[in-house]
Amino acid sequence: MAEKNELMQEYIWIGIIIAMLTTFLVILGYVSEAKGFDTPSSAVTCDVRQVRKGEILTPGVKEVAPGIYEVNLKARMWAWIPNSIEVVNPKKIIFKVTSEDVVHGFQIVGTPVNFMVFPGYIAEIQWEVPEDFEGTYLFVCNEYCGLGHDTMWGQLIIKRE
Ligand SMILES: [Cu+2]
Repeated sequence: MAEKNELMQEYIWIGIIIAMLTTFLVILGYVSEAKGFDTPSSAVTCDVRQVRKGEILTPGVKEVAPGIYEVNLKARMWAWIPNSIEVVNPKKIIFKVTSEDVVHGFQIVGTPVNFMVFPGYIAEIQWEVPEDFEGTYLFVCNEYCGLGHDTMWGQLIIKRE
C-alpha cells in the first residue's frame, strides 16, 4: 500500500513539473509574439578596422521608404554615434548597429528594443513602431563597458504629424 502511495506522489510531482513547464512556455510564447519581443534577426560579420575608419556602416538616419527608417549606429567607449535619432511618423525602424571596441548593449527604454552589440558583427533589428509611440525615448548601453559606461546614452525622438 505504501508503495502505491509513493508512486501516486511521483505522478503528482511529474504532473506539477509538466504544468510549470507548460506555463513558462506559454508565457514565453505570449511575450515573444504578442509583445513583439524577438531575438536579433541577423548578425553580419564585419572588419572592426574598417568600422573604425568609417568605411562600413556610415552612422546616420535614412528614410528608405515612407515611414520606414534605417538607422546606422556605431557604439564605442563611451558614446553612441549618432546619439540623437529623429524620425517622423515611423512605421518601422531598422537598426544596424556595430561596435568599434568592446561589447555594448543597445536598449531603448520603454520599448521592446534591447540587444547586444558585438565588435565584428552588425546586428540588424527591425522594430515595428506602434502608432501610440511618440515623444523622446532614452537609449542607453546596458552592458558594462568601462569607466564611462554610465555616460553612454542618447535619445530617440519620435514625431507624429
Ligand atoms: Cu556600456
